[in-house]
Amino acid sequence: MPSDVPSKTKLLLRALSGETLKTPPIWLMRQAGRYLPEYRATRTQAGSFLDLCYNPELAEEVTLQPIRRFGFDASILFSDILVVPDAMGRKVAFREGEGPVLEPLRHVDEIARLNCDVTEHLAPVYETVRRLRKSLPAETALIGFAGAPWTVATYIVGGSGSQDQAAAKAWMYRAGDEFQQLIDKLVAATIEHLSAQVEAGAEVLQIFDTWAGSLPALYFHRFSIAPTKTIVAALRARFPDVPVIGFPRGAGALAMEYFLQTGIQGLSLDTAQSLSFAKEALQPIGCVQGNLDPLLLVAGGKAMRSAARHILGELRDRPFVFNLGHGIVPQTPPEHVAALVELVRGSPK
Ligand code: 1CP
Repeated sequence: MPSDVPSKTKLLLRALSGETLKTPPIWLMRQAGRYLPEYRATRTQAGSFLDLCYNPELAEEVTLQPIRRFGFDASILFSDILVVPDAMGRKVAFREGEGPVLEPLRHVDEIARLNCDVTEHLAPVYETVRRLRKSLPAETALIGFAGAPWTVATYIVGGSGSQDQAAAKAWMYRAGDEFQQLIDKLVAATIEHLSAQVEAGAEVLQIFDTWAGSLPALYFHRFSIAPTKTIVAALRARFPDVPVIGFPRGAGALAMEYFLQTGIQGLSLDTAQSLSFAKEALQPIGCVQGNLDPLLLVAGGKAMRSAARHILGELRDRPFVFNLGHGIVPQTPPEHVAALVELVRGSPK
């Protein structure tokens, strides 16, 4: 592994190991992306979105862009959760203005044909990670990531993004044991993908369960908590020092059971999560991260500043990482991001 500042001096790692810091670390979900003119320029150069994900030189460049501008405490690998289904044999395309498109998987026989040995196809992603460990500033932690099995399954079955995840749910309710086979395949592929990122130099992992909130409680245990728990246990056995952050978006009060049962070290809070619940029920379990509304970052000004101060006031007395409640949106003015970083850094206790 590259020699640099001992890992434990990196603020994100200190917060995730349970330390309360004077100035909380800050990074933002989707910190690389279309709101940055330099990203749009590189993206044009790369061709398609997936070409960018599989081009180590350009993927390294777009990962570094927000670090150069804002000096975040952590850098998240530029990739996508849908490279995993792509590597499993469900070809993914990103159509301009339309989002991801896949050939929908609807027959149980197709599940057995999914390839769980994804690391060969995803070798360029690990090459990006290796490059980043060399090029990132010594104080910046590198985060690898994957989608949670449930969230990735909604795209594989639905064939695109959706607001209600209806296609995956229809299968899950009709034939839970068949659907479980798909989840099991995704668990195996995700463990290999995240392990390969750590072997290449990722120091923290985040698991994005973007559609966790659409699962009823009973199904939330089976299809969000249980698969995540299996993944985290396998990763902790292989890499005991690498913390894992979970993002069960929309989980509400179930976030507490998710935090307790999955074995993660950090919990990412969505925009709607209650701060008093986070303070009283979640921070005693471990570090929390979040949860400014990405649209407040679009608004900027007084509304953004008072919301950010409110979050700091509620959560900074226990292990905490400043972040958004979901990803940065393309219409965000970069100056607002700079103002937010200054606010979080400029108000030490
Ligand atoms: O045109 C473009 O340039 C594509 C926009 C884009 C970007 C910048 C997509 C397509 N993916 C990404 C990068 C990305 N995706 C990252 C990079 C690192 C960073 O945060 O800077 C990460 C972590 C993701 C994760 C991701 N992709 C999630 C989980 C988190 C979340 O935002 O909820 C999901 C659901 C996806 C799928 C996806 N990829 C892209 C789009 C437009 C979508 C959403 C599709 C839908 O609406 O369902």
